Amino acid sequence: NTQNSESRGALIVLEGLDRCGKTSQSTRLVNYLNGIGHSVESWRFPDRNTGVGQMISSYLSNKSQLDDRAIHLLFSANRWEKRSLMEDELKRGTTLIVDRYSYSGVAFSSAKGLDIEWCKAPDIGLLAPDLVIYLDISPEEAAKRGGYGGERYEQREFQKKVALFYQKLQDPTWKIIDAKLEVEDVEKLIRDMVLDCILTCKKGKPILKLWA
Ligand code: 2DT
Repeated sequence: NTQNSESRGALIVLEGLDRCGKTSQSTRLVNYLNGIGHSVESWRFPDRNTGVGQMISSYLSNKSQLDDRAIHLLFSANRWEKRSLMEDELKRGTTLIVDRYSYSGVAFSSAKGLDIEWCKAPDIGLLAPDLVIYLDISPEEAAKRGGYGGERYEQREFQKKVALFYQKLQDPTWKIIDAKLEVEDVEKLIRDMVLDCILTCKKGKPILKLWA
């Protein structure tokens, strides 16, 4: 295998409120990248397939109750248990398109009243995304897009708080896209940002660590 760090894949994260279109955009993007011959995988957090993920899933569907800090740490553990696999994939040249990451972790837990810095701490040292795309939609607009599912956080008042914490987390490196644009227009904007990022990573941008 002649691949080296100069041909690594990119770690690309999509964030946003429930119903902002993250999941469908992620599918479209992966199909597009595959179609033009890129090595790419679709990931999401929480990853409900692990033991930790099953505890999270049970909590989200209100089948179990957990202390706010305990569930926060499980979400973080769920990313830690995937960290080395993510790194291996990136080094192998695979680009990862990830639906939610640490920013969801911090935004949702802070919205419950936990301290932001406390929420960030367990994720320090995870792989830093090469690109964070935020699909921006107001909680009001999101609620109009048809009913939320029945999961724990899918409530209007709570989503409003989450939106405020997402705003606090945004930094100048984030790419913010107006999620009210036509699906195809959002898709086009995302493609251009992502192709650019993949190129930068290919040229040797190092893999960095989160919040270090
Ligand atoms: P999905 O509906 O996208 O499966 O998300 N969440 C997610 C957290 O509270 N903390 C986290 O670290 C992550 C990744 C967001 C399930 C819900 O879980 C929330 C929505």
